[in-house]
Amino acid sequence: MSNALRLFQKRLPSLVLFPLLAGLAAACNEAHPRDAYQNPAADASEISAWFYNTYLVLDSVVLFIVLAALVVALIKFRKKPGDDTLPEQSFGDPRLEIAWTIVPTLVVLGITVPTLGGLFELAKRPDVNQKIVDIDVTGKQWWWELDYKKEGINTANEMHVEVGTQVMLHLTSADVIHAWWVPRLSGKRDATPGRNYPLNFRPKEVGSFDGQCAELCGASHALMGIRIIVHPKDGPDSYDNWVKRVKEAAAKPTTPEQEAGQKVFMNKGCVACHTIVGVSELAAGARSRTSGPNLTHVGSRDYIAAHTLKNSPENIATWVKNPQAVKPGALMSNLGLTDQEAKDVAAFLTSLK
Ligand code: HEC
Ligand SMILES: [Cu+2]
Repeated sequence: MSNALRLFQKRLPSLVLFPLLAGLAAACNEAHPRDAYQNPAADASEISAWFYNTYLVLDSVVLFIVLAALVVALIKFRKKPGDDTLPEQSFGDPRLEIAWTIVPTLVVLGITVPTLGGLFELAKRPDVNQKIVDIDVTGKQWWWELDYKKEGINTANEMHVEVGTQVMLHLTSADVIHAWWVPRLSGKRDATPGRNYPLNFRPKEVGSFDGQCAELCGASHALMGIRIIVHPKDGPDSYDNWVKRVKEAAAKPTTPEQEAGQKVFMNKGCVACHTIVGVSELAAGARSRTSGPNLTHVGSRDYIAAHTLKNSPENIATWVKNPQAVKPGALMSNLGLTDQEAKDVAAFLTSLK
């Protein structure tokens, strides 16, 4: 027996065991925060989940049949002790050849036809007579700019939508190729410079759904997260109320610390890259590749820096003092703030609910 074969035999138990244990561990993890296949929360992810789960069952049947045939052949056609005769030699059997050409072809066709149907279903333009929330999504190293043109809302990283209402994203990029991926709501879609790719979904569940840039896009690719907050239709937390809130200008500072923070923001160069409606507007066309997220309501975000740090005064202070220490290569300047300045500006930004 060759060495390679012997090594393979020795490793076989772990080759089988590790994936099995990993699979079990994943299945036993109750949270499944990003598992589209057991927990789809929108029509688009339900379609992908259906395909995944159906094909998993069909493929398992095929695997089982092939392995069973293999085991039967291994046992039945073993060389018997003392039997030195040559087994019957056969060279090609047209019936078999036809069978193992036709069966896999049927299997592949059986997968292709419904898959194409699913692809068309996912790419279908939503019915224009219904309410549609259109959102322009621009991937930027390493965060997401979100523009609700009709509503006149510009925000970042945390997308707000309404349960049961059709969402149509228009994906593009300001620099390199990114990919939008919030598994429980919809599939993956590239955000490519100079292109505009649609992505449709209709959320079915109220809650927060997390995602991630899914295309290696530079040093902080892994720190380019997404959160989608699905609001109920009615009540104080409704989507309409969010729209009303977020369209208001920024809150005015109410404490001396917040006032000092606003001064830091105005005087230390933050205004070159950040809009705060009512405090600092960027001239139209001034948006450059490095300009940063709109901070008008930054205090109401769950996270800052694209799902990298929980939103808190301490974390904002850590971030503004040295963004690159938090996010390698971050395109926000390190403006050399003192501890006091960082604390003040954090108090000011946190108050912008
Ligand atoms: C050169 C442009 C630039 C300057 C100047 C700048 N920033 Fe930023 N800022 C950015 C970019 C780009 C990001 C996004 C970084 C990322 O998430 O990768 C950002 C992110 C942030 C965030 C996180 C926002 C969020 O929602 O995730 C805060 C808070 C922030 N900046 C505050 C400040 C403050 C305060 C100043 C001034 C002391 C400042 N920035 C100066 C470009 C800039
Ligand atoms: Cu990216």
